[in-house]
Amino acid sequence: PPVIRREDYSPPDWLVPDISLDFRLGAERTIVRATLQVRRNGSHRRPLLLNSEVEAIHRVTLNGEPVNYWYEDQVLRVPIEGESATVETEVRIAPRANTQLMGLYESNAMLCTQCEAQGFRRITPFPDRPDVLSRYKLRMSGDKALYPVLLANGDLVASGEGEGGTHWAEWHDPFPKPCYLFAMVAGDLVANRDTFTTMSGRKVDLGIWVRAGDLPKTAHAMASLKAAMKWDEEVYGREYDLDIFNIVAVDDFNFGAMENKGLNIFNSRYVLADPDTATDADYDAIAGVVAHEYFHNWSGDRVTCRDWFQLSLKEGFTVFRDQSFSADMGSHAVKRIEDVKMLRAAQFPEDAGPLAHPVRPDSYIEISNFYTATVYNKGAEVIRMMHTILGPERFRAGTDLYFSRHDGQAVTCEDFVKAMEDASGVDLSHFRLWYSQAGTPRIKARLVNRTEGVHVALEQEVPPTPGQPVKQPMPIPLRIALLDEATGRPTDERLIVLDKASDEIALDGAPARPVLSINRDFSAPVIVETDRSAVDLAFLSAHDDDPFARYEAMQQLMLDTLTAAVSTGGADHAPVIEAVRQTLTDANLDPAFIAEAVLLPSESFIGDRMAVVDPEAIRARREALRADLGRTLEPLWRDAYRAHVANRYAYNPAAKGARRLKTIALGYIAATGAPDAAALAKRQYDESDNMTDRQGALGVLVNGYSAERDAALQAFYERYRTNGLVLDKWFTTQALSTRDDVLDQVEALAGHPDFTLANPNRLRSLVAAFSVNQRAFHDASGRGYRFLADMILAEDKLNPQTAAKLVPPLGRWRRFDEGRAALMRAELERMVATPGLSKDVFEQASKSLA
Ligand code: DPP
Ligand code: ZN
Repeated sequence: PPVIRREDYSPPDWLVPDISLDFRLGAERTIVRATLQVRRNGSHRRPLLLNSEVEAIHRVTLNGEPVNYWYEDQVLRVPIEGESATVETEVRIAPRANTQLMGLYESNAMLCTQCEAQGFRRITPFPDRPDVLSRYKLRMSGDKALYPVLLANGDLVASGEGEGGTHWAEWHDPFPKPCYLFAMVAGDLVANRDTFTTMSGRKVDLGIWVRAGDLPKTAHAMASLKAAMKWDEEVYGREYDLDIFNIVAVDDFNFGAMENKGLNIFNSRYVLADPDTATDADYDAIAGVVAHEYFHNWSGDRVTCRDWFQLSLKEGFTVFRDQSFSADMGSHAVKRIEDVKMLRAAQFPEDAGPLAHPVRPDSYIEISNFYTATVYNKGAEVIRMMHTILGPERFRAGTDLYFSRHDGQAVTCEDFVKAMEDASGVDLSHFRLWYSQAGTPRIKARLVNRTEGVHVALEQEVPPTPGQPVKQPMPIPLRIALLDEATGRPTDERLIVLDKASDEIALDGAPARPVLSINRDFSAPVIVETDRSAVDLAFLSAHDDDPFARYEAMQQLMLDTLTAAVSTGGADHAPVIEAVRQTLTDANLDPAFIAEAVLLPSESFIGDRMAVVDPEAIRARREALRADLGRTLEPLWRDAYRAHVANRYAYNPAAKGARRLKTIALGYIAATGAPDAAALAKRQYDESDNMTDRQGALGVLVNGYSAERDAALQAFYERYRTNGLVLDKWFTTQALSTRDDVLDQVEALAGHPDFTLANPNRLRSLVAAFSVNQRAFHDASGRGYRFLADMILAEDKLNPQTAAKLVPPLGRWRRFDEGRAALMRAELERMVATPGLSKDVFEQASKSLA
């Protein structure tokens, strides 16, 4: 398959300032007529090229006359003489047969669209690229009983009854937009309606559209939407611009959600919540995703991407915006810890493997494969570093300039950085390396005593990545402070930017016994190695005034202990146990923070820090430390558990923190092997009034062999078997179990009547979850690899985009011993050799072999 390269960009030959669409809707067949007003862009003689991946092309006319068009390789060529023309097409599409869930498809009897990145060409022939912006007018008609609600982008301008039980609606969107933001929905839906008055006093009608029974589960999404609208006005000065803003929840959806202008379409897991069915983490994710998609209205819709290599222009920036929003709504410290955990779990491994790519990639075969943690989460870190370097005022001046300068345009990452530079006067030329160089920089930092005083000696190294064997030093913003080991007091924090391979920086005002606190608040997305001793790390974990650095010191202490234990077969647990004791008994700490701080690093994070990953030894050593922590501190875990166990459900940060700490304490109690642990967990399962506690208890029980385990799993299944989103949790919890027989269970679950490849959430709930269960997935027999490859190949026939997202765990073969590496490669080779493989899976699997 052809490779698309960023350097080959050229502007579109033809523009389409206006398009009108007419849909005659049916699940089996939908007829789409499109009228495109096209205008030649520049002086050339080239024909109009329309991407087209529809079922059948019925008719093409040029200025009302039949035209000799040519259709080949999914491109329709229309020769045009003049400078502008009217091109009409009529095509047929088949929503029910659309298992890719791209274009117009059916989900639970509803018709809905997903066009990003290249789904619009599956609806109607069009120059499907983000730098072609058009004003859309749409008319749709369909069976009124099947599709009582007809929604699209923009404003509803007319509606009425048609013949034979049909009705129709006309929607006009006044804002020119790229076709990836086109959306329409037809279905039997009801709305939670509300209004929002913008800062200039305009009233906006808000609607969250769901199936009738789900209406009570929309309150949190609505509250989140209104909070996000207000926050964007206050923090970025951005006001909503249409009179209507709708969100529709869909069960079958490839992504999390989609920011279509005025009509966001969401995976229902990011809309529906009530305490009985959604966890605190689900509530947080809903608020974050609702905000994310809303924020795209400016960072994505009003100012969009010139080409798909610029994806991080909208995604990195919008993730940074949603992270900041969530931090403002809850705890900054806990949100930062969660975001960094996510980055380390998903992006660092990507950046260290065969699929590593820059935040602004240079080439792709299939763009869907580049909706990655690098583009999204590292992209957000890149924006955050600009915020750190410029400070909040100059950063805001930069975003103001960016939005005003580029409103209505399709632009590049370069345009964003330029706006930041122009508004702030700060030279960011060197900083641009963050967009072009892949790989996670590694920093070595240590304090040195010079006659003039204390210095910090820094070195950086950016590892080679595919296509980028040699790297330049990056500008790395590091927040640094020194803590006085005698008093526990910190010096003032300072920001230094390391922009050479190595440097030594004087830290004046150092205390007599300084301890280094570095990369505070995770100011740069890098790996920092220091020579700090266990004593220093324990000290920081008790005293650092930066909550993230405090968490980080504890993590480092745990990691050092565990990696030592894995390589030598044992290590001194005492420093970790003492540090956890300190944290658990520190009355000044918020339970939500304590909960994060006392959790051991994940097995895969430990693996990432080792030369060769040994999944069994990591599991064994981590479980040994867990058990030791559990036993030695058992009275404290029981105190923590009792302190929070009787709470009635409330949704606020304090109650959420209490729930989290309670279940983590329960996990440590279970790790002791205490005979009452299963009964305690079962009681929590039975008596809790919310899903967070219920799932927490189930997550503890599922790792053991008690009768309570089977009873709780059974009860959970019976209670929620008709609720797809909750049933997903049932699958995931079992896939993440630490039991030795999890592979048998996962294989059996893949044959469960409720398992299906047709629904991406269900597929991921079992298969993606299993693939991050390091010990089980990397079973030395290779059974885990075979299972994953079988699932990918089966899914590829239905939905290549979703199948391809499952490939990366197999690409980590270089990190494992020869035996496992050979087995992983064999599965990748089997995939690549499969006839009829999609280009989506081909790209991921073939690159993973390189
Ligand atoms: N643009 C969508 C988003 O918001 C794609 N999933 O991330
Ligand atoms: Zn996004």
